[in-house]
Amino acid sequence: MDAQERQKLFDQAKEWVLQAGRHIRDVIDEPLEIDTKSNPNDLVTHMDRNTEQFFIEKIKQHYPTHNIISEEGYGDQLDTLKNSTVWIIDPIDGTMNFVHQKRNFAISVGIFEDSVGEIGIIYDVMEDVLYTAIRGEGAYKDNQELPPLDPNLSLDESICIINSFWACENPKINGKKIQELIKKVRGTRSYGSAALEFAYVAEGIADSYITMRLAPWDIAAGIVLINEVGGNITRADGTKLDLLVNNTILVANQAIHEQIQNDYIELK
Ligand code: 2AM
Ligand code: CA
Repeated sequence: MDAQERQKLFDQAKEWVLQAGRHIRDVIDEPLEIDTKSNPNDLVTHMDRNTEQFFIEKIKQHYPTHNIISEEGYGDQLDTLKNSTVWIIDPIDGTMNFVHQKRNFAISVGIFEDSVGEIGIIYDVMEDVLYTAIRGEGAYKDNQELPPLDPNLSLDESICIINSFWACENPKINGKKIQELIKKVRGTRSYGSAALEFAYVAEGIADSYITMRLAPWDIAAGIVLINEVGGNITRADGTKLDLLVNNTILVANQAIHEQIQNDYIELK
């Protein structure tokens, strides 16, 4: 894809994201049909499904050769991202927030070509704030370009996004070490939408993000944003992400990433 094609694809994807978001805002006070998936706290509503179907119909109609990976099961079953253009979509990221708070959720769309993240779009629907990135052309919050992450920020002056679950006894990571990290940093936050959590690190209003289980659609757009501000985004053990499976996540500027990984992360 050359720069012009990338821009055209971006403009189209952005238009659909804004359109889907407007619709969600219009019906936000209507009753929700809520189901559970893998466990009683894993929620899905008819709006997650409708929004996903909206994207799939548009993409199949306008880009019939493109593939789609998406959360609610209307996309394609792919075993590789190679040799194709793939839209990786979370129609509502932060469904628990959507259901309980009617805010703090996002539409997340990442577009990858031959395994490379080309376009990332994260839309905070209720705040009407759009985070975007095109590979090589920077990351933006609405029309404002985001500066590179501050390379000199120290860990003790930083804000870490982490869900307190990971500081408890849990099957994935040593919670005691995470407690040390929580005492070391200036503060912690947890927002309940992985896409927004990536966007906030890209924006520099938070400085690191640690989580132990994200699906491809939770992270695809975030990867493109974080890359464009010079952040490091890997699995919690520092290895490369695989967008076909669930991943652990560690995001921060290069120095904080290294420090957290070396001194505070002990995977089980
Ligand atoms: P969702 O709302 O689209 O399901 C909440 O902390 C964040 O983690 C949200 O981005 C949520 O996405 C995601 N999430 C929740 N349960 C998950 C699971 N079982 N696997 C992967 N991601 C999950
Ligand atoms: Ca979702």
